[in-house]
Amino acid sequence: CLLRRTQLGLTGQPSRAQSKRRGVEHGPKFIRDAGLLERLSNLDCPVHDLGDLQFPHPEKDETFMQVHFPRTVGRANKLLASAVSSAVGAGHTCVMLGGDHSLAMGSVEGHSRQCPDLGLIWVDAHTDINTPLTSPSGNLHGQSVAFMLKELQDKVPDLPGFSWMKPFLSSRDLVYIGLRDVDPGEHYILKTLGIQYFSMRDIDRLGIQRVMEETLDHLLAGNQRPLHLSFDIDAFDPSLAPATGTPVNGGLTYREGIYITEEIHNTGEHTHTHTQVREQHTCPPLKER
Ligand code: B3U
Ligand code: MN
Ligand code: MN
Repeated sequence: CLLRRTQLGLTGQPSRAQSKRRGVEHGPKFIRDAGLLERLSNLDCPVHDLGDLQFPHPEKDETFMQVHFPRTVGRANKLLASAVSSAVGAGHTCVMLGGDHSLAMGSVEGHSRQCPDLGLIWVDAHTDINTPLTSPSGNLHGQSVAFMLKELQDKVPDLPGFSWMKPFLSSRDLVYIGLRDVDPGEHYILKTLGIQYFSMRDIDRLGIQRVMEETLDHLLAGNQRPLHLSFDIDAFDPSLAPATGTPVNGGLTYREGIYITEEIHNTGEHTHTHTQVREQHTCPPLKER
């Protein structure tokens, strides 16, 4: 079976804190109501639902160096990271539903605690690699990747709520797919660090099949390695997924999005899905590798 056991860790409040459009916090519930668990079970994948995580809300969470809600987002991610780490450590394939995408920090960090050689596939209209200093909005959901990368360590100031998190990923362990709205500061970082990416234009030129071949070549180079898929719903074209905070025209078709996940599944690892989203593979206990 594709999924051994699955944890759903669902969350909402930090998204509402940051999103201009209301309702993002209901995403996980609607995905469940749409029958995700039943569909997974019908695929012969036993699902163990851990329910929603409850996040604390500091009474005062003042903007710090232009960054909004640092304590709320930092503490939520700390809790999420522990939940993901224990689920993966217990041998689960972990699915995290929820957003906004600032929660990728905890999701990927928790996964990487168990699998230090993690490769990350980031499917998104955006690169989410602004630092607090380059960010045009101050929103942490546009900065998640910058907090993960070792190469950006000295570009990311210490924020309240984030003392627990140290950068853990190298830029060569990351591939972007679906980009079409990248800020100038982000573009500079992409080019300077030589990060592998496939914009929508690259998908037009190469086709999604070749894009996936090159993505997996880059990350796996023929070897086995745990993968983490972080899938932002706004990677899809807004005609398919209009209910997102920052829709950008010209996105992935339904088949292109699904093909990405099918190809990750075909690497032979155990896969999992999350919308606004990460899909992770479990990794064997470290001592066995
Ligand atoms: N790059 C912009 C916009 C943005 C990034 N991610 C989303 N929106 N969802 C920013 O605010 O950093
Ligand atoms: Mn995103
Ligand atoms: Mn996005």
